[in-house]
Amino acid sequence: MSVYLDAISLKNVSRPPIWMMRQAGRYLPEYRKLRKKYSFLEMIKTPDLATEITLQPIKRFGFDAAILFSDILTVAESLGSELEFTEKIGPVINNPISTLKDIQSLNSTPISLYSSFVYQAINQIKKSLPFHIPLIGFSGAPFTVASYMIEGGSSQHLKKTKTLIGTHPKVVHVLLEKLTNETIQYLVDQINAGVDSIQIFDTWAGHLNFNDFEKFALSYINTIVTTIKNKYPKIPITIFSKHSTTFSPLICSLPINCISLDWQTSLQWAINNIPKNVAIQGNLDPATLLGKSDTIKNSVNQILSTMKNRPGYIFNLGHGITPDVPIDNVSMVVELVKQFDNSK
Ligand code: 1CP
Repeated sequence: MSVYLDAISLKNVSRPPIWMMRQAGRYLPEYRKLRKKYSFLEMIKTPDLATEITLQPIKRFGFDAAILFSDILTVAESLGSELEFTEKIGPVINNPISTLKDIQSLNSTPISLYSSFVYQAINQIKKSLPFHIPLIGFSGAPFTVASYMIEGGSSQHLKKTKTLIGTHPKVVHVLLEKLTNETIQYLVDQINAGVDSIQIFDTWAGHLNFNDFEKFALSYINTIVTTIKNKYPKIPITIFSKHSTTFSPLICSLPINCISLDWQTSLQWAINNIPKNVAIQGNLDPATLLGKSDTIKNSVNQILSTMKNRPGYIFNLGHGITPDVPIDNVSMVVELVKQFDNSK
């Protein structure tokens, strides 16, 4: 059995499971070596490479779960966004959305057709993973993916997105509805291809005010998770949204199994406020991994002792691991978590 699947189902475990968001990526020398030969999009669209990269952190560190190597923006590409990843800048979308006409003129491909490389990778990864290591599939939440499609790439304040919400909310809703339908199909396809669990990333929804969070983020995630839960009641669903402590009670009112908390959330607050039927994942500050080993050990031990008696706890970071993290610090954290004994 899998310690990750047990913990997410609120079963008793002798120690918490551990994996790290963005565990497949640029902090790994074996990833950087491949990355010299291939572009990022080539890597995610070639099932053999996506398989190899998904397995890299499992082989090196022995994490308790694998996460599919892909990106949330492939759904935008299937909808017709002209996507590229440029060195230093990151994702760039060359045909940003600001009107209904922009949405109507997108040259989209049905996600099930477009994403065949993803499903083939899932198939291969499942065959290569040890039986006790589950595979996490994922998507972006509609709001976060829409924000990239509107901004034309990364953005610090989501000014264009928020302006469009304020001037032409209908355009935003039409885009969110399209993304919601695509995302449901995408997750259904991933489950049918073999993923054991699903995580939905609403990284940027924490920028929204409370009312807009409900209207433009939560309601669409609700449609997705309700549909998936009805079809596949046994597949666990996790939601992550950065800087969303305030919204976490709303997120936990959805039919989900786990909330992934960012590093700003007090875990004691989470124990008192997150419903007992929702597992908690998180939330070591990724920047802690850049510090001295004593500081790292103290932070990890503090998290472990706080969460010791909380059924349903998964050790993770409060956001993705950054490319500058020394790999020895990752090994140390994995060892600390694996040696921890919930019964002592
Ligand atoms: O140049 C490179 O080698 C590419 C770097 C890279 C990697 C390794 C990008 C570009 N995406 C990824 C992989 C990735 N992205 C995974 C793989 C599985 C894993 O190991 O976790 C996942 C789950 C994502 C999800 C993702 N992509 C999110 C949501 C989670 C989060 O970190 O907030 C977001 C917002 C993206 C967009 C994206 N893709 C890549 C970058 C650099 C970014 C973020 C840019 C920004 O800050 O706006």
